[in-house]
Amino acid sequence: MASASHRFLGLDSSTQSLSAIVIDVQTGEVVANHSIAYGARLPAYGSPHGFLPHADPRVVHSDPLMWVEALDLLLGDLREQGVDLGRIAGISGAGQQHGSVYLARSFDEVASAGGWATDRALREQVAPLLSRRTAPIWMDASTSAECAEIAAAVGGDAKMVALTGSRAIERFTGPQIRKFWKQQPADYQRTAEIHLVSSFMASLLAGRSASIDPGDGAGMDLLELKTGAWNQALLDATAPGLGSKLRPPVPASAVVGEISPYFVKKYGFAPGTPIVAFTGDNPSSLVGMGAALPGKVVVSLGTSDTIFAAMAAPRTDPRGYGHVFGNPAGGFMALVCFANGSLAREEITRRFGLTWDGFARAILTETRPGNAGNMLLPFFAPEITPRLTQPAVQWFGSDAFVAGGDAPAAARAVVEAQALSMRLHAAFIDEVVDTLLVTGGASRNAGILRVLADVFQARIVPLAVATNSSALGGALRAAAAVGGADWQDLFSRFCAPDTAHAVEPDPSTRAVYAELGREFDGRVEAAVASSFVKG
Ligand code: ADP
Ligand code: XUL
Repeated sequence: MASASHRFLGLDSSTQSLSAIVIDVQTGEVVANHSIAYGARLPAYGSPHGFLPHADPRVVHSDPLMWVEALDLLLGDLREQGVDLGRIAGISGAGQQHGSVYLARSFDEVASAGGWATDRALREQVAPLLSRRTAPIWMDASTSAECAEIAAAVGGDAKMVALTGSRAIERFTGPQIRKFWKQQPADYQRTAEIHLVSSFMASLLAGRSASIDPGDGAGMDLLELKTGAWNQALLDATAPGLGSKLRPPVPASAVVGEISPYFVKKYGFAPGTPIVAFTGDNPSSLVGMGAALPGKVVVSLGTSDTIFAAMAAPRTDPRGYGHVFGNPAGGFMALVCFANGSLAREEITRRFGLTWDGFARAILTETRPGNAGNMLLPFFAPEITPRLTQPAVQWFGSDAFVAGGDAPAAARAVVEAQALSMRLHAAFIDEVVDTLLVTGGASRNAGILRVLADVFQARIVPLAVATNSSALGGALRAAAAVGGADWQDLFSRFCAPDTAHAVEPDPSTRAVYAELGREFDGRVEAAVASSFVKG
């Protein structure tokens, strides 16, 4: 039976892919590690990067049915690879943060009606439940008016930060819900239940409605940090009757259901396999990096770049960019998010025809720290940190660089700007560390790690097991919650640093980056202050 097994499944429904990791806590092995990239595997959704095109660059939505279909594909692949899902003793996972899914009928009605039919694809059964065809995701920057309204209703930005750990922010769920209510009041009225991506994925697996945890819930502009409950004043400021559309949050270690018979029949899971509350991808990554106990700082280089760390007590960002979320292992975490992460780096590779190897070479051997005075403001899309509601791209330096004729300098410029921005905007986290742990798709790029090491003057260490620390975090959380595993033991087995690929800082670059930091800060402030716009 399930309880005799030592295997745990972690899922991560992120912007561009759905990933799974299976761990065996007895042997210390990663038994499976597999992803479905939406663009490649589900091209019919017209979302090569996981989101739908829109005429207004501030509006970014995804099709939730793509996530549903990916779940069937992923589990089918695992079974085909010979992974015995009947040996899984518990499941947890994560979703890209802030994105929301709107249902006309609660998942609990599905449960009362006997659960998912085993003879029809899940996608077909979820489609008629939706009260909103698409899900606004974290890249959406179209709710500035709603942010201002919510903040004003509860007494301003400082009050918002004190209550929730964050200001009212465009991508956060509350302002998105308010916009939906304002623009589609009838559809809002007929919405019975609103989920985050994380609780949506957990609900699919359980075939009933799964609650939100404080890790992801804190990214909604609705959760009170002190109590871990929805704040009535914020619910009222957001949309009428919102409290009845959200289940009360539960601790991250809570069991939110058992695997639905659909997955037992189709993929061979053991009946009764427990589902532990899903959380946000960043809180999950904090666990998967072995950084859930204070003292370690993580840089995640995914679609977005984020920098985060566990905190024993909540410490908020005076600039208002950073956030405080619940830490799934207890206490809190700080996080700063940069929207122009991988997509900005990809933009440079596309414009200059570089491969990732060529991109790394450009940094490591073809250019020098400081980039011979060339600097780029790489905000190809609206930015979260610093707050830019329009793209802002500016090239400073040599004629060739400014004219777009210096590929190596462009590669270094995008990464230097990103690292300087991270250093500047994460200063409030105030964790003095000599090591940064790195994860995410771009953490395998030696050029990027070199610049991070020099800008932060810190040792940069990737994780040995997997680039997908968020899915790993799900598996570890399931092992801790229902397998009785100890955090320290789990971290020492599964979160070993990959010291062979660690990058040491070059102390001779310290002064260069101190100077460059001042220049960059000035240019960023000017960009934020002016309404500089360029496509
Ligand atoms: P997410 O979880 O947000 O979907 P991932 O952590 O899987 O993102 O990272 C995906 C990104 O990693 C891709 O968009 C790609 O730009 C980047 N990436 C993959 N390989 C490399 C590489 N060798 N160098 C730099 N970036 C890379
Ligand atoms: C964090 C954020 C992103 C998403 C997608 O606040 O918006 O990091 O979680 O990864």
